Amino acid sequence: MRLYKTKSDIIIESESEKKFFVARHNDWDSFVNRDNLYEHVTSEIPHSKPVTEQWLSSQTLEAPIVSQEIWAAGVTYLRSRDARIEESKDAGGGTFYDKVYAADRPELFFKGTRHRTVGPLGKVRIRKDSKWNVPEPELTLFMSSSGNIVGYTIGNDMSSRDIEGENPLYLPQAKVYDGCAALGPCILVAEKPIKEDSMITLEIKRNGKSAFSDSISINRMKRKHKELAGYLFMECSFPHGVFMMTGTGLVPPNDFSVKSGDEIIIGIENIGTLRNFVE
Ligand code: DO4
Ligand code: MG
Repeated sequence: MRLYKTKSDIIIESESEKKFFVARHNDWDSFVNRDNLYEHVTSEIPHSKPVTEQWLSSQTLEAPIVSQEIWAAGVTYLRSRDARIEESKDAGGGTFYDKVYAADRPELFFKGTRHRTVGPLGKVRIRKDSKWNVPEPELTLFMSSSGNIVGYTIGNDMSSRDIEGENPLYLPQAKVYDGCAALGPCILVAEKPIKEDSMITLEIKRNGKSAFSDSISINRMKRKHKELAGYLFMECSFPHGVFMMTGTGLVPPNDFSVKSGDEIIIGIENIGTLRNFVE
């Protein structure tokens, strides 16, 4: 099942029936923050108004977030470790990124709130003091306030590689700024954990032509989803639930930076496609 958010409604997609419904309740925070989200959504369908797929495609979808925080895990794929070691070699990156990849404790950082996040077709931003920027296409977990993984979405962890590469203490500035994240197009609410071999794809288009594309399976990630959730919830509470981007395994070559006007297309099997533009 998938949940979409518009300004006024919550839309339920039942994959098994290939049908769409407008939920009778539209308070996002209370609707999604529950351990039995799958059962709850299933039980809401008979009380929801059927709509067509065509109607849904005429609606403006918002990022599926209201009061939740977004956190992110880093250096969870070898490709990210290697790219970071390379970009930060003058700042001693050879040791600290290698160590965090191997350590028991993962790298977790605060990424943002709804205010800094755009939804489908929204414009992500490049900092004006940065020259080297990339999108990071990441499987994003949605966890209820008790720490259970109850859904999945697509996240883009926009990153300023020159700023994080200059000094690791600049990471919050490289990662958190207005328009630094995109989420969507929906929350996949699954009865079972997402398939381990689900593929993530990234395409960046410039002037309508493909400028970069690549893909990776989520089972190439070193850490387990529950392990990341366990560290996040160890000393933090999230009264409305929380999103966690699980890290990138797709990094364009070092001579590539996104530019204003580029289109970023991220797909994850069973969740859908998140399309954004660079402001
Ligand atoms: O350590 C820097 C950030 C890592 C990150 O965002 C990632 O691996 O996805
Ligand atoms: Mg990332």
